[in-house]
Amino acid sequence: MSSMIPADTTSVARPTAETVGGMPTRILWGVGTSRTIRPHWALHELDLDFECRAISPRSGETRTPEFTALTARQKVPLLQDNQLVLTESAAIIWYLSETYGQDHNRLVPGEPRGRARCLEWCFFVLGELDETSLYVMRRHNDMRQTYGEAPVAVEAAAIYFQKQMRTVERALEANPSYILGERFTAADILLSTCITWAVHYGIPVANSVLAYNARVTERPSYARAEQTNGRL
Ligand SMILES: N[C@@H](CCC(=O)N[C@@H](CS)C(=O)NCC(=O)O)C(=O)O
Repeated sequence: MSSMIPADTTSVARPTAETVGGMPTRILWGVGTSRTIRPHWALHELDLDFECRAISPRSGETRTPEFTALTARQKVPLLQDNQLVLTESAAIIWYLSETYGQDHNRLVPGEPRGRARCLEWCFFVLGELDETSLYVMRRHNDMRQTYGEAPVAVEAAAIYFQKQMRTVERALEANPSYILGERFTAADILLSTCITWAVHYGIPVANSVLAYNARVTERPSYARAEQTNGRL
């Protein structure tokens, strides 16, 4: 299993943010991983300008005094939007949509039941697919020097991922377009990045899920996110 960190991202053109008094109003910190690409994707879906600070995890760049002043967790992604400092990829996407989304590009449904369904999928993807499965594999394989080698845990996490994905397969039988139905949402960004991550790790994924992932990653905003974040 190889690392998620993509090839060099320093040469790509980056969007320019509006400035106030010479300072960019919107800055996204972090490139190169399945977590960092999520807010890049959302910013492009919402057609928002931003300045990208292309720092990578485990490079020392998340441990500088400047970045540590923004977050003691020393993790990316991190968004600065005017005076707001926000971490957690899902929270950043949610905030951007709530603040800047318009009818044609909103990433969070407007009515309570739709919002609850969207949140349900977001929590499921983050809790069950990302943190409990894929990140366990990453910690105990790619990052075993830091967290310890644990082949049994890695294998069990891959099996657990496949079991959890049955929920996704069933939902896509009912709604093959997007996970919530006819509209692309924040949940699709989170889910798709986990599917790409799983494929990268060699976990078997159902054809219907691969077809869904191919469809959502054909969106022009995903290609733009790959330019600013780097390819996964
Ligand atoms: N739950 C967080 C996870 C953030 C996270 O773990 N980021 C990793 C990169 S994918 C990181 O910055 N690690 C820094 C380090 O370990 O030095 C999110 O989704 O934003």
